[in-house]
Amino acid sequence: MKKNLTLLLIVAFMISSPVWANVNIRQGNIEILNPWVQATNEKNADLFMKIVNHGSEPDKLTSVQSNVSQLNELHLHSEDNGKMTMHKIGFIEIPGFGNKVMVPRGHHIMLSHLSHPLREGDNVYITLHFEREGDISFLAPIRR
Ligand SMILES: [Cu+2]
Repeated sequence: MKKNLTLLLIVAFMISSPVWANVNIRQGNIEILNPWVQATNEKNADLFMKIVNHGSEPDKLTSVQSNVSQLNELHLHSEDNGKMTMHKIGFIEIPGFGNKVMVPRGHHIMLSHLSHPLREGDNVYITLHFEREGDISFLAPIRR
């Protein structure tokens, strides 16, 4: 009886939760963990991920390209007088033996002038340009 209940719970879990295959990419000293793009019907979408630097020297993310957007900017959210505002920044630095986490309300990459709505389950082809490591390309899943 207990075994059956466990099996039932496992099956229920598998049905109720979408199974996301997390994407992790390693190139040289840079590792990209769990990149994802926010699903949207609007003209802008945010790209999030964690970037780990396994080298001793800092590296800088300086530009981004994607197959769905014409304009891509590095952004930082900050609070000015209790109001959330967004600033365009020139680069995102990843410290040596450190990391940078891009999350809603923090650093993020904004993909603008989207060619079409971004649907959950599709992928976006992303290329990140790093000052030291060069170009790193991967597919980032679209999620809600
Ligand atoms: Cu933004």
